[in-house]
Amino acid sequence: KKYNVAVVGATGLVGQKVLEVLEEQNFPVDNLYPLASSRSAGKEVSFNGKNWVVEELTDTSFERDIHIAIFSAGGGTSLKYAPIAAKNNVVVVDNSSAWRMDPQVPLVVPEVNPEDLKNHKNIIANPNCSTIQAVVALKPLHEAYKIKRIVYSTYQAVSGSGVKGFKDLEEGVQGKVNQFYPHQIAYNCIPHIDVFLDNGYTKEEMKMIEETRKILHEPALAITATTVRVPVYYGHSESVNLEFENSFDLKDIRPLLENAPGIVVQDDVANNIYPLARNAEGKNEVFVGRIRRDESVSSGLNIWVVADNIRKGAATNAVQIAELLIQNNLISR
Ligand code: A2P
Ligand code: 11C
Repeated sequence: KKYNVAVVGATGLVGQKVLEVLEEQNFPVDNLYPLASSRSAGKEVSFNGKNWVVEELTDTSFERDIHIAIFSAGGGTSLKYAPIAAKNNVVVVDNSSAWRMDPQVPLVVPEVNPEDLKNHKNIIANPNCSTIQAVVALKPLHEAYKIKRIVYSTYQAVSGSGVKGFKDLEEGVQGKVNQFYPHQIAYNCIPHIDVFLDNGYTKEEMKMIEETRKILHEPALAITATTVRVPVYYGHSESVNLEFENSFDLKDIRPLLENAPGIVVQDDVANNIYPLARNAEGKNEVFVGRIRRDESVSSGLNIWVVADNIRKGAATNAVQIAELLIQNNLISR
């Protein structure tokens, strides 16, 4: 069986990657419907050796035989159009933050909580990129030792901000004045991603905290986060400090991570081997290394987690959700 798939935001950084990953994974696409703003209507995108015409997204875009729509066109677009698609029996996989914390909406990372997909109401949320890669690494550790507290510190690539972030770094290294970030990103680290909230945290930090709790089904888990933009094009890197309820043997951690789905362990410090953003670029896996005990507490662990934020952090995870929907007969028409 083949499926009709709409890609909303098909001309954007994530939408383009969604097309690439659908093709790479041989996703069973019958008809493709690339949708974007009126600015892109009439342009063409290439997919499976064919050119497909981009249409403007409108109220009537979903009044046809579409099985799945993958949205990557920003929160405002998802807020307005995901319910319209859902009403037309199209299952939406939404990359934006618009629906993530809605109790009716499953927030899914296939390696972590695939069971949450059942009972969906035609909208499924893809988590924030920095959350996705973290929880893939946390899942086997939480199952084995029960996490008590998490401290996240992130080093996030400019592609997380879309084309505008990219351009700011490209132009910044050429000595031009930044247009997008509040400070120069070239040769700098900016401890500010998304807007500041009343509690002094940024929205990005609160997304990591709240989304991790929802995905792990631990609504009261103690978590804190500091998220930082760094002059890297692709690949978010994260220092993840963990405290467990139960004690562990350090030698058990590596096999536990190696045997978990979606993880590649790169940890051989004698040979300078650890996960790097440059090496994660273009890959679908989550890379984990610098595995060592946090010796300041009785049962603590430090790990370094890196992934391509546009792939596993966005497009790949969305396509994996779509694959799970098909495998589990969770398509609505
Ligand atoms: P367009 O290219 O026509 O502007 P990025 O995150 O790389 O900036 O990409 C955003 C994506 O979302 C693009 O495909 C963009 O289309 C699309 N988009 C932005 N606003 C809308 C809108 N109001 N309706 C439909 N698509 C939109
Ligand atoms: C960044 N994590 O790196 C953000 C981008 O909620 O999907 C993704 C924002 C989101 O800027």
